[in-house]
Amino acid sequence: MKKIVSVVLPTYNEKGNIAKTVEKVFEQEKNIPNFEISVVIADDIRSSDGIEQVAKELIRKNRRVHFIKVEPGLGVGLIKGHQYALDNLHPDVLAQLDADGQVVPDVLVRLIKTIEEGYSLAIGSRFVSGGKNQLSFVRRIFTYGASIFCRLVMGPWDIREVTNSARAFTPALFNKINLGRLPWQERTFIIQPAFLHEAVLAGAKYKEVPLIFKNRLEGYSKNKVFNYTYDVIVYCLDARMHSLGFNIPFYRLSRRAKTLVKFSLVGAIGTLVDFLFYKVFINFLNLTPATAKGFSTEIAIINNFILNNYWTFRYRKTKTNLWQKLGIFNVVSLGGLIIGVLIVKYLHLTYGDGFVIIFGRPIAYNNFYFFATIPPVMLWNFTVNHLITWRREEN
Ligand SMILES: Nc1nc2c(ncn2[C@@H]2O[C@H](COP(=O)(O)OP(=O)(O)O)[C@@H](O)[C@H]2O)c(=O)[nH]1
Ligand SMILES: [Mg+2]
Repeated sequence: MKKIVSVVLPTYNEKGNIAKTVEKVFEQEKNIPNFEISVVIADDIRSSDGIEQVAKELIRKNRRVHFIKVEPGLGVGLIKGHQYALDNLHPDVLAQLDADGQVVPDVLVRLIKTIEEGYSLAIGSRFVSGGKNQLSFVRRIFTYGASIFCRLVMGPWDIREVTNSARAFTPALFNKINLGRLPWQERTFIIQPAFLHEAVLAGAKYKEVPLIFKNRLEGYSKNKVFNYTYDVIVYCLDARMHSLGFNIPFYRLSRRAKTLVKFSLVGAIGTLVDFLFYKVFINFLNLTPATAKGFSTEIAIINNFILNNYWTFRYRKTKTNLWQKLGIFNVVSLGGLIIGVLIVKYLHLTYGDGFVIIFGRPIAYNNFYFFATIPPVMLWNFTVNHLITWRREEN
């Protein structure tokens, strides 16, 4: 009798890709003659492109195609997909692939053969000989950076591919994984490195196999690179601290701080913009410092407003419209400006003018006065914007 491999394909608006991906997956059967493939499409409930129609047709044509609807998040799609397979298909091997045509599907054959060799976890990898990453430069930097960071901070050193879903494992390994600890319900793709980490803790015997990763066929990427990077960093630090014996729920706490981190980043960019225009207005337009500061701060305020509105607080539903928010943001920022001026005034009255020598260079006290204003002004801006400008309205 043939063995069964279940292949979970998580989908979120993949109408244009799913039929082709399913077809390619079944094509691999000829290279693994002792296996029969079943496919589980785990589709996000937010999919709105009519993928159900295509899936229905696939199911009608092939009874080894299954379709389930799952709550949002890649991790949910993968974990629920495997649980469905275990409950309904009695698989000998659990596998998973992206559904958008990015993964060259012959990796499936290598993954399954690796499990046949006695490994409990096979990892498709762009970093081993024969593997390729054909993404944009920015995405390649992310992939490489995440790999290095995870290897150094979290370990193990010998798993090089941490941010791809192409994997296969045994049901025994899957059942040993601590789902209570695994952040599988997150909206980002943190499941990818986190699953490896938990698998290693569960005693996985692993091996990487070559994977070729191309650009997707149709549709768009759901990867939120900032959020994902943030999660990878805090998850790895959390894992390292736990392995050193510090039982601080760092990862969980950091979820709450995410908006604050984004807001602070915008603040930092705004400060740079402020400084840049300040210098340009003084040096090229011969404005007085005070006038220059007035204009540069207003430019920074608008810059920060745009970034916060379309990034930091992007998903906040508010009752105010864009112009009202901009107005409130300006009034709020004026508060920050007054706080800043008062702090500088106070420090100046207390410590006066002077210099300190740092690395042989004289640095004026007033530089420190300026920097001292940044944290309190940021705190003010965040609190007031959090409570007023982007106030969350309960429906
Ligand atoms: N069920 C489900 N699938 C998802 C979700 N996010 C991404 N996917 C699927 O996971 C795979 C990889 O996602 P993709 O957006 O292509 O990310 P990228 O390859 O890193 O750009 C694709 O098949 C997506 O449809 C999600 O929230 N839920
Ligand atoms: Mg993709």
